[in-house]
Amino acid sequence: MIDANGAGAPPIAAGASYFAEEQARRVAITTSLIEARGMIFAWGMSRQAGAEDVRHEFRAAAIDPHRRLYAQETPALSMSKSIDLAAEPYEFTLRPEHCALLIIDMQRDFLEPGGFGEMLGNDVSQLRRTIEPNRRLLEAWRAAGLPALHTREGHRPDLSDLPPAKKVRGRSATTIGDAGPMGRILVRGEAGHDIIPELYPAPGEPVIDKPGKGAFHATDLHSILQHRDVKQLVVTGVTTEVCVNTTVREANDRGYDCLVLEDCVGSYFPEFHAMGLKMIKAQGGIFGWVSHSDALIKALAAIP
Ligand code: TIU
Repeated sequence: MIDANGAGAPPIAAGASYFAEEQARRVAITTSLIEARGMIFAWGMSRQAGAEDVRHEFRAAAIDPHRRLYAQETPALSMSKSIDLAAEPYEFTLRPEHCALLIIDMQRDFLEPGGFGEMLGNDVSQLRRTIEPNRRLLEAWRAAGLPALHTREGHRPDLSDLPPAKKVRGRSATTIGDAGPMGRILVRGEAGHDIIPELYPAPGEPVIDKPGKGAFHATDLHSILQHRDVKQLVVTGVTTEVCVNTTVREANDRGYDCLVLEDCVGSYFPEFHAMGLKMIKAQGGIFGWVSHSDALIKALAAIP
């Protein structure tokens, strides 16, 4: 045990500079302060709860400041159990207190007949088959009291956040920002940019407006997830190989575990959908896990 003056810290090597000694002393003092604060918190909480079976949680909280904060805010969730569910390449261990559902770009312009997607010649039925599984999952997720977030791809009305390269790509006669079948294409505030009514965000569910394909690029998503101590993401939405895959890769590099549900993601191109899922679960789950909404809904029912 290291005391508040640094006594008990490992000895400084002979010949070490004053700077190194000072640095070691400061590290030792900081360590002891963190330990002391953790123990005071654990003592207070255990008196309040008066329950033997939650004491292990307090010991963990004493060494993990994030967990300590979260445990203080939502004691019930912090004590819920991990649940294994069938997935590829191997079972996914859902940790409800650290997991969020991220629904990608279920927007009218991508999914509805007469929208921008269909105007470009795409078969929207390939995306529409994901609506009902997402609706059922979202219902079960909300009923379990877990956090859901939604994203929308789109730009400011003045298009100042639209890269010129993205504006001209495709050489289409009608591009982002132009008048489309449901208002200006992929512009925030326009009807086509909004989320389909079947999956409309509930009050309090964050909506992330993203200018890119990935949900982390130029958004506050990572901050929002960190503040809630989220470490796992269940990712659904469209399209499998574009915005879903890009987001999963971004999340992976930021340290999140991602579970993608094959029936809740879709692509205009079935072969890209199949390959998009294969790429995620290949090489031992190089970007994450793939499962089915039935398996997750079953797991949610097991949350106490
Ligand atoms: N959400 C999303 O994937 N946006 C796209 O641009 N998808 C296409 O497939 N183009």
